Amino acid sequence: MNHHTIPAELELKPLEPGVCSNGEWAAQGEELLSTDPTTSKELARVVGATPEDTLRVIQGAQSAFESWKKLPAPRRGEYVRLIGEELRRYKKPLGKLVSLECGKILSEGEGEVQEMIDIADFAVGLSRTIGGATLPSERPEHRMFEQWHPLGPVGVITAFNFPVAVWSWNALVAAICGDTVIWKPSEKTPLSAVAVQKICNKVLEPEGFSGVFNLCAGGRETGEQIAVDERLPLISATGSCRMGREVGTAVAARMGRSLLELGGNNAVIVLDDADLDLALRAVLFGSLGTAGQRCTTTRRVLAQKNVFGELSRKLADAYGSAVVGDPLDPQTLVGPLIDEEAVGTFLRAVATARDSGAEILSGGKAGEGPGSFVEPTLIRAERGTEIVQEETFAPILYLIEVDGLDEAISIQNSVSQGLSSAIFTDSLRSAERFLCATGSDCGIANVNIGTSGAEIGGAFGGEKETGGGREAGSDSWKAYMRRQTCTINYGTELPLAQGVRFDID
Ligand code: UN1
Repeated sequence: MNHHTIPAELELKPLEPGVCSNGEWAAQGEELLSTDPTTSKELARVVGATPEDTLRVIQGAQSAFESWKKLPAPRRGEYVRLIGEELRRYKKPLGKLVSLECGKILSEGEGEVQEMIDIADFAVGLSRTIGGATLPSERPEHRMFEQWHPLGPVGVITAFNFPVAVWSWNALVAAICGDTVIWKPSEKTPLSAVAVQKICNKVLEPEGFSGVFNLCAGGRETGEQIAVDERLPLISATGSCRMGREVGTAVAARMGRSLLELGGNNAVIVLDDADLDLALRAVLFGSLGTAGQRCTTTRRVLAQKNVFGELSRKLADAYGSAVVGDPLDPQTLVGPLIDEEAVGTFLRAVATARDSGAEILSGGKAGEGPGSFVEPTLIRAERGTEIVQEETFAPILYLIEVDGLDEAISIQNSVSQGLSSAIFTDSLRSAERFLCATGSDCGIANVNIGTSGAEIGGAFGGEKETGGGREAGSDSWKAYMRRQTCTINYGTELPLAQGVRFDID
């Protein structure tokens, strides 16, 4: 696979330092291997952080915060705009690198960079619109209002499946808020992080700013060190529920804030009155996109009796013919899993499903290598099948037959995560019941749209073990700022709230 080479425009070397503090690159820790999951060959190596390196990054981000927070927000937005411009310029090579390093198909790799561009544009707009409410004071000649201040240096821990976009949701919004950022990328995709850090440096250094965006590649210990450091008022972490529980607990123990975006076990409900073609296409993208390795991946289809048979057949056909292979080949729909460990997890889940009596309708096997390929796998399960409760980060879709909407909603909500959900129906009443307070318990609820592929303009995240955080659009920026309630007395009296009297004479 000759074309599996790192795009030259990104100016990456086979051995890169993975620590960038205040614009200076240096790292002394263990080497992290960047592997191409398609060929199982090494793409490059990135030197990770030692505890001293991490300390240096935190100190650098803390001192950069002192000057960055003083800049008017629209000026900060201007720098984010320039980063967005640069990302537009690098969309193709960076998209290819993302595809190479994490194995998602090229269109999704480029889509991920587009997601960064979109959030940059959004953050630029925010830089002129973030503001606080003025609230009615109960006291005469008083004005009460809220204002939002920069929070501090923020730790951002990201996962392999969106190696760059999720950083941008956090970092670009945090930057316009006046925060500086320390990025701990997944140890499985360190090279994409180095490429993005270089793009940020290229923009900010000529402007005399360094230390706003910092990189701290490393393993688990690096993440742990960042989580416990009291100088970081906020840790935003994306990844497994297990990781989120550890980070969240460590941050809470020091009274810090965490913003968690963890696993999902997302379902699509298909009712008898659904447009089946639409449902089919949405389920295919939702379950097979990114080889089933999105937190928003469709993992369960809850189909009503009269459409169950037809939908199962159509899905099985489509699963059998979906092209699995080189993510850079335009015909491919399903690339490899991230690594061999992920293949092992896939095989164990299939075996567990089979042992529990579930029927494998399509797929179930792993490829013979090289590359960590698996077959798109469709499994007919029952409501009580235990493995269905688990999020297996692989293209496995469980199909469950349901009587009607109430049963579907109850099954959908019975898992421990609450990220994304969808219903396919042409009934207004069913759609509204799915969206009302007794309907879906997830952070995202869609009608006639699948569970994955959210736009950046909405707040992204979910409930229960998904962690409760909200990132990207809407008012998610508030997580990166501290709120201050201010009351001004412009009168000559000092009335007390709640009618309390405290007369001195
Ligand atoms: C993730 O998998 O962590 O909604 C993020 C989506 C993407 C983001 C997924 N925009 O599928």
